[in-house]
This record gives sequence, structure tokens and C-alpha cells, in this order.
Amino acid sequence: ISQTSFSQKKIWSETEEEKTERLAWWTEARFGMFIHWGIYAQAARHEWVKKRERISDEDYQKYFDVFDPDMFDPADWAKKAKAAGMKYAVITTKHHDGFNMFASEFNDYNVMNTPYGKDIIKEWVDAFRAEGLGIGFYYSLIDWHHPEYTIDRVHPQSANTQEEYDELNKGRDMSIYREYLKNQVREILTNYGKVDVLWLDYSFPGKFGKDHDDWGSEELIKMVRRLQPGILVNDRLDLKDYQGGWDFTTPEQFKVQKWPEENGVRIPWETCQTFSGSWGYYRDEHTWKDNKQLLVLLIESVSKGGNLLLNVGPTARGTFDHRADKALAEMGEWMKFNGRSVYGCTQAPDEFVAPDNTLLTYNPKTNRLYVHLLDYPMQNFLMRDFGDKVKYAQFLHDASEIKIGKPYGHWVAQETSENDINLLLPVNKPNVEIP
Ligand code: FUL
Repeated sequence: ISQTSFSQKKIWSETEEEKTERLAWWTEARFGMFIHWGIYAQAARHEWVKKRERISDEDYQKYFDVFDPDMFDPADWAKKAKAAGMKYAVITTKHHDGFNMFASEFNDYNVMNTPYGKDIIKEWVDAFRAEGLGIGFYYSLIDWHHPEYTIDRVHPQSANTQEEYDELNKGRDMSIYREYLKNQVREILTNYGKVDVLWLDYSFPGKFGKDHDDWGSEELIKMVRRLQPGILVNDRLDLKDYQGGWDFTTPEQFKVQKWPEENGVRIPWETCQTFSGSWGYYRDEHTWKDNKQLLVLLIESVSKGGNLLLNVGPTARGTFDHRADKALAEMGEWMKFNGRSVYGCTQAPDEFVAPDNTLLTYNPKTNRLYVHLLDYPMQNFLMRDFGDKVKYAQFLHDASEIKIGKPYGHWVAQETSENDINLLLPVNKPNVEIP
């Protein structure tokens, strides 16, 4: 189904077909890995630790001075992402703390000057490309390190009143930061070959937060498009309008109820989600989602036309938490058998109404409908109004036939119509090791 119909004339011109084409690999992919990694991994208590604990630049410096992830093996990460069924990955090149994981001409506050001393982004790109994965860069617009950056409500120094805001920002010149931001975005889009996704973060309005409506957004996006014509850009750059320059919207940490639209046009979307709440590595966090929750997140996203970007926060030695390893491996096991109901799939056409406790995904190229049973229903599974739409039914994990019968029984308790069908499922859930 073609979802997009618009023109992006305001900033650069592209036809509807060209845009659909540009997004095609991402729409097909559906499942990617987000990676939040930086010197905050050493605190191991949230990537916002600098703000949360009001740590000064001087105190935060210790994390820079000891950063040396001796076990970092990006080839191993890439293999794990691929084995999980993910098709692309997005890594933090700079988070809000301002530290660069890449070699930069415009800043000493980067990985080359830490004990590790090598360009992590370069190593990462090479390894992930080698596994055939799409490459994305997260870059924080917010910067708590840059001396000219406006101190606002979310800054570690925190300006909570207009007076504080004015006082703290005396002598700061945001236009210098804006130039720096542009230079750095140019660097990451120039030095690492083809980049598939640019994930900028963030510019939501807030008290004293958005007085500096000032990333130079239009100029920035023009440069991005010029440097990387095929790139996809998310929606956090202050370009209000979907038709004005960005490619997909990024609902964070909540389940999307309905495919988002703007002026009747369905918008490409990707939900980003954590395993445990924090994005950066958090040693003592115990709120890890279980395997079924993660799978349902993925299936539910696809069933409403979206992607899932699932986050890993590597440790300061450069390894994945063993719980992340386990979750990824389990998802991969499921994807091996069920990936067909995810890749290239989308929301089912309106004529298919999902039976209770199911999610539907649909592949418009093959016209296959996938019915995901969230609870195994035992024997007789009624699908209303599916009679004229279904030719054949099978399980996905082993392609064994599911016989289609007439609705079972004609009691008042279950009124049925001629066009209803009944899937004759085995009484016990087939013996698969995965949920
Ligand atoms: C948010 C950030 O503030 C979080 O730290 C994280 O990067 C998330 C994906 O986006 O806006």
C-alpha cells in the first residue's frame, strides 16, 4: 500500500515516488538496533546522569579520563544484531553530554583524546557494514558541554526561572554553537561513507527550553540532503511539518495505538524502546521487559505500519549486558521462523478485522496475512468475515496446514454468519520453543 502522498518542495524537491523509493529499504526492514554508548556508561546509572545528579564539567571529566573499552568488538555486536533479525542500527555519535564518539576537528572532547584513542564510530561503521546492516547516526542537538550552548531547563546547570536563564546565559552566543553543530554534522556525514539514517535529538518545546529555536534547521537539513542524498532523517529537528523536510516520526517508549497521520497522509514511523528503561547502560536497573513483551512490541508496531528500534546500552568495557544478549538471541530465534510476518509487512487492509487477542500483519507484495495469536486459543478459532478472503491457512514455524472449517455450533451464545470461518487448530500449542 502506498502511504505517502506529498511534495517536499519547501526545502528540496522530490516526487512522491522518489520518496517512497528512498524509504523502501527501511520500510522493508522494520527492525533495527539503537545503541546508546558514551562515557556515561561508566557511571552506569543513565545517560542523563550529568543532569540528574547535577554533575559539573570538572567532575564529569573523570569519565573522559578513564574511558577505555578494552573489550569493544563491533564485529561481535554486528553479528548479534543480525542474528536478532535486525536490519539496521543507529549509534550515538554524541549524546546530550556533548562527548564525541568520533574523531572531530572541531572539538578536543572526543574519543581520540581518551585512553581508548581510536575512532569508535569508524570501527563500528566498518563492522556493521560488513554484516550488511544499514547504518544510522544519532546526534544530539542538545549539548551540555559546549561553552556557548544555551543553559535551559534541561541543562545540568538548570535555568528554572526566567531570571536564572538570563543570568546564566549572559555572554553565551548560540550562533557559535549552531556553527559547531553544523560542522560536526558535516563531519559525520562526510567521513564514514554512505550513512542511511540521521537521528537528531531533540527539540520539543518546554519552559525556557525552546527560546533558542535555533539549530539553523533549514540550512542544516539542506546540507544533510546535499551530503547524503539517500539519507532518512527523523522528526526531532524543529521542522514542524512532515512535508517540510523530515522522513519519519519517532514515538518514544510508548505503544502506538494507531498509525499516525498528518492531513490524511499516513506518516512513516519508528518507535524507539529500551530493554530496561534507561538508554545508556544502567547496572542496577531491574525493570527488564520479558521476551514476550519485546516480541509483541515488534509485531504491534508492524501491525500499525511502523518500525521498532530496540536499544542496547553497552557497558564501559564495550560489551552487551548478558540480559541484552539473551533477549536478542531469543528474538532472533523467533525471527528465524517468523521474520516473514515482519519484513516487508505492514498494517492489514481495513477489510480484515483482527479477532480478539490477535495482531494482524500483512505483506502487500505477496498478499499474505499473518495472524499473531497473543494467547493460544485451543481448538476452534473463529475468524469473522474471512470466508471470502482466505484461500489457505498454515502455521508459520513449520508450514503445516491449518484446516479451515465452518463456524462451530449454532447456539445463541455464538452467532455466526455465512462468511465466518473456523480455524481448526490443534488442541495443544505446537511444540515450539519460542512464545
Ligand atoms: C531522548 C533522549 O533524551 C534520551 O536520552 C534518549 O536518547 C532518547 C532516544 O531520546 O529524547
